[in-house]
Amino acid sequence: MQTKITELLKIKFPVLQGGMAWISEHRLAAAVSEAGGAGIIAGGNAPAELIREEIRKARTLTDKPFGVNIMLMSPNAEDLARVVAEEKVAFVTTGAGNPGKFMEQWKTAGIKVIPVVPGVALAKRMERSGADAVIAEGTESGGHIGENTTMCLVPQVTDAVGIPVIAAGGIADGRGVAASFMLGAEGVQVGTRFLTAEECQIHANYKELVVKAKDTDTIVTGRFTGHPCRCVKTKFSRSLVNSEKNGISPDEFESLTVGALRKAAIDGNIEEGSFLCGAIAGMVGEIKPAAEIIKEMFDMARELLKL
Ligand code: TUI
Repeated sequence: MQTKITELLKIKFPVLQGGMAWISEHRLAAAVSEAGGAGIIAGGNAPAELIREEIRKARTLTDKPFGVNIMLMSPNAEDLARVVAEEKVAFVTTGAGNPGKFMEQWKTAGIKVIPVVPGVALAKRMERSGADAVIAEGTESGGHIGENTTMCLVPQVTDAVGIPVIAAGGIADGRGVAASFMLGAEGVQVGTRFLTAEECQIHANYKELVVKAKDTDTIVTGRFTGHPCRCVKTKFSRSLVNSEKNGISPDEFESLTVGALRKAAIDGNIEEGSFLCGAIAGMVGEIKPAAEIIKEMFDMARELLKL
C-alpha cells in the first residue's frame, strides 16, 4: 500500500507505532520496522544517553528505518533533541507541545519531523515551520490527549494543510485504517494494538488488562491539570477521578501519580500504576507478533478499500 507516508519514511506499510513512554523500547520498535511499519522508541522522561543506547540497540536488530518520539513536556527534551540529531535517526515524532524550537536542528541533521497535533491551528503552524507530515491525534488515544475526536479532527486537518496527515486515536484493525484513508489520511499511528504485541515488553498484568478491557473500560484522569490522560479503568484510576471531583490539589495529584507509568509498565502494579491505553482497547483481544498485527490490519484494509 503506497502512500505519501510510505514514500516519505521509506517503509512498506503506512503505519507508525505509537511512541509510548516506558513502553516503546528498542525491541518493539525494531519488530515493527522489520515488519515493514515505522517503529518508534519513546523518549518519555528518560535520560538522553539511555535513549542513545536504545537507538543503537535497535540498529543491531534492524537496518530498516525507525524513529524516536520526543515528549516535549519532559525536562530532558533538549538533551533528547540533541541526541536524536547526533544519531541521525530517520524521523522524529513529537507530543505534548510545539516542537518549533527544535525544527532547524533536526532538519539540518536530515531528520524527518512529524509532530502530533490536537487541532488545526497547530497543524498549520507545524507546516509553516517545515514539518514533513503531522499526526492528527483524536481523543480516543491512550495517554495525554486533546479534545477533538479522530473522526472530526482528521478531515479538518487534511483540509487545512498540504503535508501528509497521519490519523491516530482509535485505530486497531483494517477498518480503522480504511476509515482513516477515507478521511484523507495517508497513514495511521497505532499504539494500543501494539501493547499486546509479543515483542512489547510491558508487564504481563498490563497486557492482561488490555486484553480483558471492554468498550467502557478506559477513563480520563487529570483533566483539571490541563494534561488529561486516558488509561484503563482500575480501582486506582477511578479513585484519582473521584479525588479530582472532590477538589484534590494539583500537588496532591502529582504526588499520587508520580512514577505511575513506570509502576504500570515495568512493575505491573495494579494498585498504583497508570495503565495508559486507548478507547479501542475493547477490540484488542490477542497477543501476537507485531508482524502478524500489521499484516492482518493491511490485508483487511486492502480488501475494504478494494486495492
Ligand atoms: O504525548 C502524547 N501522549 C502522551 S505523553 C505522555 S507522558 C505524560 N504523562 C502525564 C501527563 C502528561 C503526559 C503520555 N501520553 N500524545 C501526543 C499528544 N500531543 N497528545 C496531545 C498533544 C498535544 C497537546 C498540545 C500536542 C501539542 C499541543 O500543543 C500545545 C501548544 O503548545 O500549542
